[in-house]
Amino acid sequence: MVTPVDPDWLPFHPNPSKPAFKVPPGAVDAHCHVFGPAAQFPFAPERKYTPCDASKGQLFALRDFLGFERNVIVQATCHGTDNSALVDALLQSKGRARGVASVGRNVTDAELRTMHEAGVRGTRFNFVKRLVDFTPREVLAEIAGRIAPLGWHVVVYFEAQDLSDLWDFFTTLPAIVVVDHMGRPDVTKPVDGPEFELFVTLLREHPNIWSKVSCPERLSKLGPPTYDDVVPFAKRIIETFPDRVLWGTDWPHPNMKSHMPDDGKLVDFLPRIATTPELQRKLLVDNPMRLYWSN
Ligand code: 0GY
Repeated sequence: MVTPVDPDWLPFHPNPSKPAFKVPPGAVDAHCHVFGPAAQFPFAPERKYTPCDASKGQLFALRDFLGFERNVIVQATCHGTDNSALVDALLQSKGRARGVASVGRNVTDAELRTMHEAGVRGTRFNFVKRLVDFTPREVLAEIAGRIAPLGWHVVVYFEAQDLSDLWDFFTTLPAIVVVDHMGRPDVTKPVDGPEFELFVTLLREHPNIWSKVSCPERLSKLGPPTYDDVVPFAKRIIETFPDRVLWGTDWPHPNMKSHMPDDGKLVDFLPRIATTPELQRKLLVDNPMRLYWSN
């Protein structure tokens, strides 16, 4: 039986606008998800939310509509460590999608190998308490040690106030580490204040740490359509670390409560944070291609 969608669930935008900004040829949407369909790929019993279905077909249609060539699909927490919906999407993408899985310590080497062949290139560790139950750091460290020989990286999702606690763990991981959504800064604080400075220092001192500069819709307090308060944060990260940044739509935008973004407007946000053709090409093409399509 399929459990009903959460009553306050906001479905993704039914008809996003065509972006005015043309992304460069070969652009990658490097952070998006698939949900179900639940009838085929049931959600995990331990999930913290039950979303609407958001299928691979709908994701690939959005990719084409927005002008992107490729996707990086990130396992959503509602699917736990069952990566079947993700792997199915990768296999049906005709090589145009790579994935980031969620795995537990019981995953076998054969399962990791099968996922790699399907296009998985990373695993995600989630530290956002509303999304997942706690996993001990030694278990995560063990998983990181298992995936590193495959050339996979680790994607980490956490909130800015938790960075100092997580610092030692992140900085000893034996792989590239990609931080989701700039470590979720509080954008009402100054862009050169101590909180964001700590995040900049993390990247400055550790050349294996990258950042996604996605999700203005989650971080902004001013809100749509321009998300002005997020611009200085994303711009600073892109200009300081142009070779270690990624961007994605975050479609279908899990757990958005304030509003549902228009994906076309999110694309139009890009030239405000990556202000030259060179920065745009690094962010949208060169960096994701190097991380996801080079092995
Ligand atoms: C995101 C953000 C969120 C959710 C998830 O896997 C997930 O459930 O990542 C969130 O609720 O902040 O990046 O998709």
